Amino acid sequence: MKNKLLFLGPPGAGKGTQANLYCKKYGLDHLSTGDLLRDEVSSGSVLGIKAAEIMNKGELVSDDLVLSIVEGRLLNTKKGWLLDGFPRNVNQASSLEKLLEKINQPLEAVILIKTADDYLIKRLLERGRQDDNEQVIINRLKIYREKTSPLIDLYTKQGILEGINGNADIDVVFSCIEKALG
Ligand code: B4P
Repeated sequence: MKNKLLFLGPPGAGKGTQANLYCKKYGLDHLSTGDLLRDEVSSGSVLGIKAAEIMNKGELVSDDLVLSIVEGRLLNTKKGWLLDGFPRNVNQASSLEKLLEKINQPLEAVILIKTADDYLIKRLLERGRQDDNEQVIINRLKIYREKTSPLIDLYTKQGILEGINGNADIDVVFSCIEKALG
């Protein structure tokens, strides 16, 4: 079974939702940069205060901060892992590639959760997290298109990307992911 995975998709596509379910069922380490950053924010650290300002505008937190968080976690994982929300730009992707080479654990599959904008906006407004208001959501979608979507091409060329329809109920999307990774 493939156990070095990455879930990719626009904000609100359900990366976190599906990654949680998948990691629980298959016993993988769930590495969500969004969750790790929110932990840093709740700790009230200087880095957390800086990160909160950026996240609340829907921008990307600095690559160095995110990388140091991911590196620490990946170096300590004993089982398989699932990256959720990282990498989010080409620079993070190339740093990840170098890191995975160093630890000799190449990425085995990328799941792209493809979801239409009207679903994304509705889901995020319903969730109502601090960074889930209309103006910030629109900025997050713009940043996804500009900075994150080039990764689709990158992983397609590597032959490891599978696209999944995310415009469906949570359990239906989950079954599609299991099928793609099975
Ligand atoms: P993330 O925490 O990664 O969150 P997200 O992309 O907005 O949402 P996700 O796709 O995980 O949606 P979810 O399952 O929760 O990022 C937040 C911020 O952190 C970023 O804007 C950025 O500032 C920062 N950040 C994170 N990683 C970074 C990085 N690598 N570099 C720099 N900055 C970084 O689902 C959303 C809602 O939809 C939930 O309420 C869920 O219940 C619902 N839902 C999910 N699937 C559904 C379905 N199939 N049907 C109906 N509802 C569904």
